[in-house]
Amino acid sequence: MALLEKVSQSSALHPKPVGLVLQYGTAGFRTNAKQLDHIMFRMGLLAALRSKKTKSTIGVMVTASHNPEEDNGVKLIDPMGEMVTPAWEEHATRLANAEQEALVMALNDIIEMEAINLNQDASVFIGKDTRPSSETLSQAVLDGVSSLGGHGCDYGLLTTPQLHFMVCCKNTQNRYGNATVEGYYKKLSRAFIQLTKHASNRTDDQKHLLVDGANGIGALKMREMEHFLQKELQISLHNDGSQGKLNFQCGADYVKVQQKPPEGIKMSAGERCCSFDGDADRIVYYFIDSAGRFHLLDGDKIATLISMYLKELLTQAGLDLQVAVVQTAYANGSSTRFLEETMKVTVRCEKTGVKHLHHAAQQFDIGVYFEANGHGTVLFSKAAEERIQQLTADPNTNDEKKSAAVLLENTVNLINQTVGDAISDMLLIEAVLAIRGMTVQQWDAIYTDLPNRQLKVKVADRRVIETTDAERRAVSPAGLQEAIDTLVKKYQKSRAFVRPSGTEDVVRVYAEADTQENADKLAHEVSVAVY
Ligand code: NG1
Ligand code: ZN
Repeated sequence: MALLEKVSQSSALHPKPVGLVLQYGTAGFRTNAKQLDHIMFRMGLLAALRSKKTKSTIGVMVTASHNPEEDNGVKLIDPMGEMVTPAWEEHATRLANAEQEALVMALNDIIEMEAINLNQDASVFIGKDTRPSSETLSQAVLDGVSSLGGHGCDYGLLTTPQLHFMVCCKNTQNRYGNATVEGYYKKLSRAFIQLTKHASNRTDDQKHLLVDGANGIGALKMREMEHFLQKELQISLHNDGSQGKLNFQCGADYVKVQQKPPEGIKMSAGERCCSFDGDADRIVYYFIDSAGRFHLLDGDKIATLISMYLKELLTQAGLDLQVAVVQTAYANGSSTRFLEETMKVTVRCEKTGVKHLHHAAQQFDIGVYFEANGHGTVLFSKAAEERIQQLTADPNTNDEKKSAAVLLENTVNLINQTVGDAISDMLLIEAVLAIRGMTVQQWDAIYTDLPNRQLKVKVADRRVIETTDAERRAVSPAGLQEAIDTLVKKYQKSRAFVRPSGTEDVVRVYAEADTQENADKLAHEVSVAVY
């Protein structure tokens, strides 16, 4: 009980504003940074409990990703580097919302429900993004960890995927890589250099890439990583945080939603560019053609490029492993069609939020999952990895098969399988384009996106909207889905849906149609129906 008394005392230094209710949403807690001190302390407590329960290191990342700089947030990372399990999201919400005097009771409930031995050691890795508020908020996490007798290790500035990687390395006794930032750079850059060896005669032009760092952590970490890449990738870094504001008119979310280039970047026609988001777990590519038209290569185009590449290598290696692509309702209809009808790969649609996609992708030999906004990665089953390794090690493997198997092996090493990772995804895309001798224009031409529009609508209570069928249909309020169906029928090649956001107090509207004008009109009409 002495321990819980200490918690009670320390928690008084991180008081909860009376009546404030927050939810562990799509990507943890996220709101204005001023409201988060008690949340951080309590997530430190919860991480310590989760560590005692799993007898493993747990991660806590302080970030609000693509949200404005004034916001912040926190997400928990489970032992294998994946998002925390859903039952503990509920514990998180309960702990976050307990009033000050009920905190110890709420903590005790979790301890009992999960049968946690408080004498067990606890180890928590903490990382933060570049927001000014992240400094004191991560300190509050440490306070929470130590008041339960846990050991908090503060790694300071990290991208979200770097922390996921390090947690996984730590809990697998460094079998996944070394649990340090340097271990991350070394593993990925080695794999990248091995892969690009297979792309002969790359010119400096082909090695050149414009990167928009969203004025965030991804920019800092790219600078650190650059020399590990030994000039095999030559980056011009823009929005590196030296002048602009985090995520302001730049970054992956801005580019995807606005469908235009970020500010602070000068692009010549045909030049390959990409944008990270504020914690570098998302990436989108784009270029301007000679007529000045903007072309976006989003998560769907990325998933298509990667699954095509993997399928070809598997065929060449003679490996019958199933490749599946997992998407959300936001996936462009053209991408789903191309994947299913032309590429003949299995496509799954899941609810928004990478935890849902990650889980679905685990069901396949090779699961490629991407949200349209560029958040995603590739998962290889243990059996798939073993078969690839056997093939590279087998002296009877012929040259053609062996070279494909070696490429697959290095590809596995380049991918951060714990979570979507802008840096790892960027290196993979660069390697694939290099190996296949493909330009960004050729990649773009694989299929043509249907014009689309995403809008946000502010409503009194977004929770009145409930959805089904992987969020593609609304079941409440009554009549809304029928209204959407009627609007959709007015247009060709059209589709639209609405869902409450899990990270902002808004309802999101998505529409696609045969022309941009029609997609815009449909999105607008659906917004009016929601309002
Ligand atoms: P919400 O706010 O639930 O739509 C957004 C993104 C998700 C995911 C999370 C976490 C869209 C439409 N939604 O969630 O895909 O990335 O943020 O960052 O892009
Ligand atoms: Zn992010």
